[in-house]
Formats: sequence, structure tokens, C-alpha cells
Amino acid sequence: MAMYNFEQKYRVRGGTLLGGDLFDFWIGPFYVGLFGVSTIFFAALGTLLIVYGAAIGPTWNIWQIDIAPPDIKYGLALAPLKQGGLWQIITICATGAFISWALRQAEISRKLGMTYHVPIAYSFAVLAYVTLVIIRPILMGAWGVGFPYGILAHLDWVSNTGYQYLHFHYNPAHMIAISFFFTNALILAMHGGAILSAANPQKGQPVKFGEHENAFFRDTIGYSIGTLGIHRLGLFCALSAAFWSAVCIVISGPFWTQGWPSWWNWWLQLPIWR
Ligand code: 07D
Ligand code: 07D
Repeated sequence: MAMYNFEQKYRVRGGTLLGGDLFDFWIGPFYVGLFGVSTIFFAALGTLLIVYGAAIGPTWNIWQIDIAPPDIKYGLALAPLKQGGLWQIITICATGAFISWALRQAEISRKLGMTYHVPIAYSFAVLAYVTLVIIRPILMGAWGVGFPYGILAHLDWVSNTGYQYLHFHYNPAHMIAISFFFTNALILAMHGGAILSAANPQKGQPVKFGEHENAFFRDTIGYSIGTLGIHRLGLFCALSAAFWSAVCIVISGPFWTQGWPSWWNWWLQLPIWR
């Protein structure tokens, strides 16, 4: 692929976190880097193991493939390959690939003289995943509480886990996470709408910029958050959504074993009712 002439300026040596110059080069448009190599390694091995798990399983139906974690009786020990051991190695590969990808983002940010907003943002998704399959299982003493790798199987896990706590909607951290997800969709719709309506007008109309968007929001709601501000708010809402998701699941089991509706008993026990 032809290199854009401005890219020459950005394809600079250095900024690597580990490995020095070893993998400090590009293949076509892609920066390689030590963490590019480790991402490919973990992702390829993990995918091959999923394919192997499917091959020894009962179905090739993409929706029904299910690579389950070990039985609870194995606790935090290693399980035989066909009884959850595969899930354990795939978990190591997935975690290795996700962390490698975040570090690759960090190296590229350094090369470009950018701050670490992108790798930090992605790390919150990785945190949610690691909470589900490593932190919570360790706190509960069994890999068996992790979620299975399968498209429908992981939905069954969410539903079953939710009903173990009777009514997961009563989990206060789940409420906060959901509210952030919804807020995130709302503000992205408003931001996307505002940008498109100003910068992509009908034929013959002049292209408009930030001042028009500011004026629109000042005239409708009396306040405009501004060009940088909207992106700060977006990042905050998105990171909060992932963060409170991780919180809502890590407290379910390790810190709250009853149904979530009864967590709200503290309200009935407030001294003001006595
Ligand atoms: C749009 C970015 C692109 C990413 C995509 C996902 C794979 C997996 C694996 C064949 C927004 C690519 C998918 C590479 C293929 C095999 C074995 C991101 C975008 C398009 N889920 N989940 C889905 C994952 C968990 C839940 C879809 C991953 C938790 C519910 C897809 C993880 C819980 C529903 C998927 C993960 C949970 C889904 C669409 C990891 C709580 C749905 C995802 C690694 C978070 C929806 C059939 C999407 C669906 C759905 C992937 C974890 C709940 C298959 C990779 C355990 C309730 N999940 N998920 O668009 O239709 O994400 O399911 O943690 O309803 Mg899930
Ligand atoms: C974990 C994904 C990480 C992804 C990574 C990247 C690749 C590469 C390659 C595309 C966190 C993977 C990348 C594989 C792909 C290419 C090329 C994201 C992760 C690292 N709930 N609930 C949540 C709602 C109910 C329950 C979170 C709503 C029921 C349980 C969110 C409703 C019961 C758990 C949420 C609802 C129940 C959750 C998920 C409505 C079931 C969790 C988002 C309207 C009966 C999970 C950390 C998330 C959680 C979770 C929303 C209903 C149970 C807040 C809106 C009442 C057990 N629910 N829920 O976490 O917190 O994303 O996980 O009813 O474990 Mg819930």
C-alpha cells in the first residue's frame, strides 16, 4: 500500500516500552512492535484452541459452540484439557492478547507524541473482562464461575448468574452502569447529530463549525459544553459504564451472596422509620 507522504513524518524510531529496536518497524501500513507480535501469538493460539475445542465438541454450529470453564469442584486448580483446561488456556491467551493490544496502543501513542487516552480507555474493557474471568473466580475460589466461550452459552451464563441473585436489576452498581450506558448513547447521538447537521449540510449550503453547534445548544438548553468538553464527557461516561459493570459483577458473590432485592433492606432499617 502506498504510504501517504505525511506518514513519513510519523514513522519515527523509538518510544517502545520493551524490546528496544527489535520489532520497531512497519509491515505495509501496520506498525509491528513487540506487542504486535505478542498479540498475534496469543490471538492465533487462542483462536486455534477455540477451533480445537469446537472440533472435539458436539457441534460446528457457530451459535452453539461452547467452551465451558471447569466444574466448580476443580476450584482454582488446573483442570484436564477436555474438562475446562482448554477454557483456562484460552483465558490466558485472551488476556495476553488484550493486554498486548493495550500496550501496542501505548507504544504507538508514544511514537506520535500523544497522551495515553486510547490505551487507558481500552483498558477499562479489558478490566471488565478480567474481572469476569479472573478476579471474580479467584475471589470465589473456582474458575467454574467464569463465563463460557460461546455465543449463546455466554448469554445463558449472564441469565443464570443474574437469577442466582434473584433480580439483578436491583444490584445498585448494575443500575449505575446501565445509566452510564444509556447516557453514553444519548450524548453520542446528540454529538453525532450536532456535527453532521453543521458540517455536512444540504447541497449549496455553507459548511458550519463549532460556533454554530455552541449557539444551537446555548439557544436550546442555555449551555454548550464545547468542543473538547463533549469528548471529555463521552470518555467519562464510557469509562464509567465499563467501570461500574466490573463493580456490579465483582460484588455479586464475593461481597453479596443474597438476592439483590434484599440489599435494599437497609432502607427499611433506617432509624427514621422507628
Ligand atoms: C460492536 C465492537 C465489535 C465487536 C464485536 C464482537 C467475537 C466473538 C467468538 C465464535 C459491542 C466480536 C465477537 C470475536 C466470536 C466465538 C466463540 C462491540 C462492538 C462485533 N461478549 N453479550 C455479544 C463478547 C460478555 C452479552 C455479541 C466478547 C459478558 C449480551 C458478541 C466478550 C457479558 C449480549 C459478543 C463478551 C456479555 C452479548 C455482540 C468478552 C457482559 C447480546 C457484541 C471477550 C458484558 C449480544 C449473541 C457487541 C448478542 C452479545 C462478544 C462478554 C453479555 C458475540 C468478545 C460475559 C447480553 N457479545 N458478554 O456488539 O447478540 O459488542 O449475543 O468479554 O445480546 Mg457478549
Ligand atoms: C466484558 C467486553 C470486553 C471486551 C474486550 C475486547 C475481541 C476482538 C475482534 C471485532 C463490559 C474483546 C475483543 C474479542 C474482536 C474484532 C476484529 C464489556 C466486556 C476486552 N443488563 N448483567 C451487565 C443490562 C440484566 C447480568 C453489563 C441492561 C438482567 C450479569 C451492563 C439490562 C440479568 C452481568 C448490563 C440488563 C442481568 C450483567 C454488561 C436490561 C439477567 C454481568 C456490559 C435493560 C437475567 C455484566 C462486567 C459490560 C457485567 C452485566 C446491562 C439486564 C445479569 C451494565 C441494559 C436483569 C450477570 N449488564 N442483566 O460489562 O457487569 O461490558 O460484566 O434489562 O456480568 Mg445486566
